[in-house]
Amino acid sequence: IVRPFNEIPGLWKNGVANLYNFWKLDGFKNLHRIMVQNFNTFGPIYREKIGYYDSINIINPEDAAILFKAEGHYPKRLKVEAWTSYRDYRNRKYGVLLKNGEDWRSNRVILNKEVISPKVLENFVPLLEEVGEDFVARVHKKIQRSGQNKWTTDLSQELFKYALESVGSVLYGERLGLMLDYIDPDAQHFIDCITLMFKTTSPMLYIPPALLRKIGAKVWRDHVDAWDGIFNQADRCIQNIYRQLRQETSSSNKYPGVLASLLMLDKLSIEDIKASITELMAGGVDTTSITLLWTLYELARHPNLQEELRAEVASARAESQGDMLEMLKRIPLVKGALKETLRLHPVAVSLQRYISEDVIIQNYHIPSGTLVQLGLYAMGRDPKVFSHPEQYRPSRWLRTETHYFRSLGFGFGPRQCLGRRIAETEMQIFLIHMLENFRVEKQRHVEVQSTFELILLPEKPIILTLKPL
Ligand code: HEM
Ligand code: 2DC
Repeated sequence: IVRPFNEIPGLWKNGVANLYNFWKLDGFKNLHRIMVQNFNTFGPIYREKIGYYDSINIINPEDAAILFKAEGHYPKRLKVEAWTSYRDYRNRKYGVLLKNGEDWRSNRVILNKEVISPKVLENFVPLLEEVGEDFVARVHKKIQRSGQNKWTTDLSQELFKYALESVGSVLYGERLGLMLDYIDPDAQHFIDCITLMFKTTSPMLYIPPALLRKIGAKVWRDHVDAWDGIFNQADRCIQNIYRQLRQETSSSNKYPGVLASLLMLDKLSIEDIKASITELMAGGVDTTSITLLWTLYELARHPNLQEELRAEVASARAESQGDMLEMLKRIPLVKGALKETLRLHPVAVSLQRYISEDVIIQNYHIPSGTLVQLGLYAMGRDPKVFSHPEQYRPSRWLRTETHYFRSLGFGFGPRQCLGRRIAETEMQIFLIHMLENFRVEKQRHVEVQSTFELILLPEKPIILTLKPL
């Protein structure tokens, strides 16, 4: 017989006391580890209330399948109040990230065609390939300047620039110039603002931003400054394209970028376009760069695997005679490596939905409207889900094992990551270029853990050495 909702194990009776304990455990930074611990204590389903949000947590792929089948026509995630509060405070429109219901769906359908449909790949690839080549040239230059025939560094700032240059070139159809020696200070400020925006969001998941605003708390002020910096820079980029588009009379055949395509399509209001383009630009920096950093870290730790990937890339290059679009179809192990990175080091600690119908999970009844979270980080490291989860093994994503609701790094269904196609292509092209040019090494055998700053980040700098082949 099915057990009632109230019998689901967990600590959910006193939200405020739980928040206090959470804070004592430095929970803001350890959310992912606390979730693993909770699954160990309570089993594959538990209920939790921290501060003001009450949720059911699950870990099994089969339960994830039930969750996503109950997401309804208008899938809804946990509302990040810090983000909606800022928009309300500054009177700015929500983009697809924050919209819900029919407004979300109608915008998303139009954006899908320009951003995530398979046919846009041929437009994106040449742009992203050029950025990849420039990154390689930049690293060669750094190596030369070092005078040691190698370059040892924390690559994160370089990767932020690579990621912003990539997403910028796709959105605006032109280069921002971040692969040059002297970069626009506004672009650097934009990058810093994104990091600050994520960092200041996480405490506000548990303490209402309205309250923090009333008491004039520093996190709220920093958060506002961060978003102001993001919106100002995005506005400058958008205005620039808008102006160009109005002046230009001759229509060339060149792909003009996502923004210009949306403006010419004329199906969304300018304010809606601006809001979503800003979200895409902001969402496109830390996510892919950190995933690439983790991937290089894993390749440095597994030299044999690195050679295997290099060999795959070399034969893909030969077979496709350098046609990048073709090459991307011939690198299953590189793609497996990116999935493996997101399994062990997911950007999102969890996926969540407010379910739109009653469901039964682990033999408990869960009513429609409940917030259900899939612990993505915990699932990736669960030995019941992945054999030898501690091993970085891209080949597990080839054809041998079941992948049923296991590859969820970008979320699932119609509400999945809108930037997925850009992210995957950008990361694959990056790895192709890096593998063809450099060997990645690492000094000592230190394990780097994750820390939660809304997205999961390496808790300390990852120092890598790049050597020309
Ligand atoms: C949403 C992951 C890169 C823009 C999401 C979600 C996840 C995610 C898990 C929530 C999906 C869900 O609830 O089912 C990632 C990962 C990335 C990445 C792992 C890279 C490794 C990007 C990039 C962009 C982007 C490059 C922009 C170009 C967005 C947007 C949403 C989203 C706009 C909200 C979509 C909606 O609500 O309809 N992402 N993301 N992401 N992501 Fe990404
Ligand atoms: C954070 O408990 C942990 O892709 C919370 O590119 C639940 C939660 C809700 C929404 C998630 C967030 C977590 C992690 C970061 C995500 C976000 C939805 C989109 C966002 C996954 C898991 C991200 C990084 C977007 C951000 C775009 C933006 C800043 C313009």
